Amino acid sequence: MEQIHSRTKAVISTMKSLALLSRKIYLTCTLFAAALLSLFAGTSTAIEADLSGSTGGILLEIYSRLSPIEINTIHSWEIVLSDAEGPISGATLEIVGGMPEHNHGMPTQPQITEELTPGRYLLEGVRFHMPGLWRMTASISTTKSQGRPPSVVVIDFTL
Ligand SMILES: [Cu+2]
Repeated sequence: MEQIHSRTKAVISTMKSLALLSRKIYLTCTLFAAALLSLFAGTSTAIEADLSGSTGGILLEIYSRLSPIEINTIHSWEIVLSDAEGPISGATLEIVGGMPEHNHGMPTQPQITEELTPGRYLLEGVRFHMPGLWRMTASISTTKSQGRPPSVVVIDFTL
């Protein structure tokens, strides 16, 4: 009886240590996954713009939420405006696109719907329906450019 009891105890303590071990493994895996995630988060913040252009000291960077950009998939762009003094907040931005070699525009009319953070604008309704050369023309009016014609940035790219 005494022997069985101590064997049971031994089994229980083995099970306890196994449970502890599996918990340790689980914790290690979780930490590893978290480390991997933070690594990816780190690279995504340092990601390069999908497209960019500049005019008169204004830099326009396009970060597509669908990257790389695909044909026939409606998606959004985050457009970042900055100059030597930093982000350009409160700007009015109009973007039109088309294919200069085919003389047609976009199948949609993308609209700026929100300034996400200072100088970072959300452009919704972007869709390209054909492969080839596309030209995006951005007209930018800033609070500094009151009364003057908008600054124009032209960006060509091939899909
Ligand atoms: Cu075309």
